[in-house]
Amino acid sequence: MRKIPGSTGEARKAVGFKGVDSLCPYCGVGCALTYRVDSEQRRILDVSGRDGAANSGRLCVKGRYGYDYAMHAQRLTKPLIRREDSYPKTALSADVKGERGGKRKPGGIVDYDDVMPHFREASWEEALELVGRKLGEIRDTHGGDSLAGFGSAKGSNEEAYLFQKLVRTGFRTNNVDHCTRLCHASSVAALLEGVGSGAVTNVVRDIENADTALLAGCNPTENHPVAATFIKEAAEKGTKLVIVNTRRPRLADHAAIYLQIHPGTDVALFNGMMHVLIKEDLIDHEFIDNRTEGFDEIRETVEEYSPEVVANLCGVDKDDLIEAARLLSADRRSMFFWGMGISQHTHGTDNSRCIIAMAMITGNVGKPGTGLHPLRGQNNVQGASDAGLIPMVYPDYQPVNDPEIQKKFEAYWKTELSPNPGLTVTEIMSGALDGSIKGMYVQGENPFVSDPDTNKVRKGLMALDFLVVQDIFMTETAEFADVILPGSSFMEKLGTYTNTDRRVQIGRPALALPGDARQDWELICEIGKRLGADMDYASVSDVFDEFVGCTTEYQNLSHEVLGRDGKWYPCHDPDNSEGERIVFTESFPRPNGKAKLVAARQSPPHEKVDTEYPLVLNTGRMLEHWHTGSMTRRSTALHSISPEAFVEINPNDAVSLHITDGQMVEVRSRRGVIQLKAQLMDRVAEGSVFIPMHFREACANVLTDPAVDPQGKIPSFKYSAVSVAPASDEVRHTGSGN
Ligand SMILES: Nc1nc2c(c(=O)[nH]1)N[C@H]1C(S)=C(S)[C@@H](COP(=O)(O)OP(=O)(O)OC[C@H]3O[C@@H](n4cnc5c(=O)[nH]c(N)nc54)[C@H](O)[C@@H]3O)O[C@H]1N2
Ligand SMILES: Nc1nc2c(c(=O)[nH]1)N[C@H]1C(S)=C(S)[C@@H](COP(=O)(O)OP(=O)(O)OC[C@H]3O[C@@H](n4cnc5c(=O)[nH]c(N)nc54)[C@H](O)[C@@H]3O)O[C@H]1N2
Ligand code: SF4
Ligand SMILES: [Mo]
Repeated sequence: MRKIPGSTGEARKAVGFKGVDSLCPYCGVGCALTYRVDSEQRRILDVSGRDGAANSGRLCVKGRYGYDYAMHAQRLTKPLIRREDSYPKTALSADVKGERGGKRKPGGIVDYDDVMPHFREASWEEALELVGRKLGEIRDTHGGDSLAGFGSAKGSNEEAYLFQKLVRTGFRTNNVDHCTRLCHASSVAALLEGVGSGAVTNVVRDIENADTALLAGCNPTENHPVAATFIKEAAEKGTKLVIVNTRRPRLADHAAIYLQIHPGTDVALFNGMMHVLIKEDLIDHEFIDNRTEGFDEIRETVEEYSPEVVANLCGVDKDDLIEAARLLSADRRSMFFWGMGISQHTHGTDNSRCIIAMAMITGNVGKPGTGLHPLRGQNNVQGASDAGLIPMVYPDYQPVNDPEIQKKFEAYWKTELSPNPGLTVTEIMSGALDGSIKGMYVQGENPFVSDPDTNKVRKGLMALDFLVVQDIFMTETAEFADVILPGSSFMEKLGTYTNTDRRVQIGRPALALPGDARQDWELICEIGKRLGADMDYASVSDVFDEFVGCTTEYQNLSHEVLGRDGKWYPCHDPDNSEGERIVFTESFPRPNGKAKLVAARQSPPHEKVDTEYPLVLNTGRMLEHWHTGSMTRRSTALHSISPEAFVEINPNDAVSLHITDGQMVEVRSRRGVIQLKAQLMDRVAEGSVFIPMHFREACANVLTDPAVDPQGKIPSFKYSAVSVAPASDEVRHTGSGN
């Protein structure tokens, strides 16, 4: 039998271990756990769930077995500088180059033999001096706006706060963003517009008080697995689940109604449901009058979305649609959960506007068993956004272009600040390509694999004058770096993390840093100081206090107050309460205290299917893997469960495409081509295919359409036109396409 590192057998044999109360590093559920480590903190032996607010001792396979990435032999342990003879810069390994017929390496992680010879080890002083000097030269010659930074939602609140402060006060630009742009940016845009706050109103586990829960464009069994267990329990006790998805999620087995809609038709569906609610007078008139504005526009807009029209447009049964709407009627308590199937469209903001409107017209906000809950993804994407890793806002969503607020932060940080909102992730990549962005600092993100249209990203990264990457592994993005800094993994650091429920919890160091690797927060400060920023801190908890000092939402919190179990923000009375499980019970944080309802009309997808590219590509996740695979493909247990890339094809489509199960196929879009195995599955609808985003050797983003939503600036990861054919011998690889 294969041995899994850290299995209980090993732990039992070990002598002298200790327990470290911390968190799972993966998803936004934010499960609390205890790491059992040897007394020198070199190895984690075992993990057990602890009684956290979000998990009550439960863990999924990643929390339980996925920690071993931190102990992987390939951890970066020394600063690296690109060798002189490695210029001009290119991608280094064959599949990252996108070469046709290039080597195809199994195992799916950066091939260190290919890449490492292009770098030499350096001292910390040399590496940091070079980073400070190069970024400073670019800033002083071309202006602060020629620099940009991608911070991390895998890091702590403290790291995110420091990172945005470095970019704003050291780079002197607001060009700072992170993976929220690829994730819930459109949901947050709609929530800020409609409600005045981007965070969830009710915690996941409040579903136990709900009569109905709408789950749209999300797949909790794989992506928020412990939350899914509470959702299933509620369903067993009588909560009716209404599931809206294009690819049947496992939770559909527990649903009262599963609506398998055509991709990208959510606006029509939700408008159709609101049509029924209004026609059958299942709405909350008092709530609409007292707590919202804009209802007339909603009523007029949804008028034309009759169940007949919508059922036809969305490909669902008319009676199911009517029944689903009735389950959300105002005399029931309903919760509204949504995910990437809603947000990652060129009309992602419109999708969220409709969900917000449905919740409001049925009076389902501000009470137990109700509320808006965009399921947040990364372990700290809520916190990283709260801390200001967003180009248009300072910490706590305070607009950078409001002169009063700018003055306040100039006083707080004792420096001048740019009044111009910065560029977003996708705009920064375009800027790199057109030469307006010349220098970048990427900390804890892997945009080469996670951004849309890989071939464009490759050209952008290659065009940069200077790129510094701070990661724990050599990543596909780091292949383009001038300097690579070895940072600290979750298991080595102290910091706070805010989960999808707004619960702020402390992660504690379980392992010693490997080799010469250094704490991420210290490195951010080291670079900041070399660029003249005021970034001297004695401890992580001091950084947290400075962050709290410029927010309203985190008031009263400190490391001491958070203690072992954390608190929900806002927390008005930390001595006597856990913080707020439910917010907006009386009013909304908008100027007049009312929610704004914004009507939306169904719009066509940016890219159309045609005879050359007849199928719609849906991309997403699977239980065992994490995004770009840098962590989970280095985890023995997780990698052995799911070692290879695949494309799911409906069996009926497979017949007409002459494809059999397990056969190698070629998937092509207007941007590129990849090769991977076919898996015939009837959970994908005819006319659609699904590819997980985790496998660099068959990188889904070679295919994806980079068009963005106008408000959220989020790319269209859930809708690109592709063709599928049996693989030809010539293309063995992530090809360049054109
Ligand atoms: N195992 C694992 N868990 C993760 C992650 C991971 O990488 N691996 N990542 C984390 C992160 S950052 C995030 S953001 C979350 C994401 O969690 P989810 O939002 O659940 O993410 P996705 O897998 O991208 O799937 C979204 C769902 O939308 C559906 N969908 C696609 N197109 C449409 C459409 O047009 N309409 C509707 N209604 N549905 C559609 C897809 O079929 C899919 O089931 O997961 C987090 N959890
Ligand atoms: N096609 C397609 N593309 C997508 C999506 C999709 O659904 N479809 N989803 C999008 C979404 S929702 C998201 S959130 C993004 C995610 O995109 P990314 O954030 O780029 O993906 P990750 O793989 O999570 O990258 C995390 C990086 O941080 C490193 N890391 C981990 N821990 C630490 C640490 O403590 N310190 C440092 N310094 N580094 C660390 C890891 O090695 C890894 O390189 O992908 C987006 N891309
Ligand atoms: S549900 Fe999320 S936070 Fe909990 S153990 Fe699984 S990956 Fe970790
Ligand atoms: Mo995400």
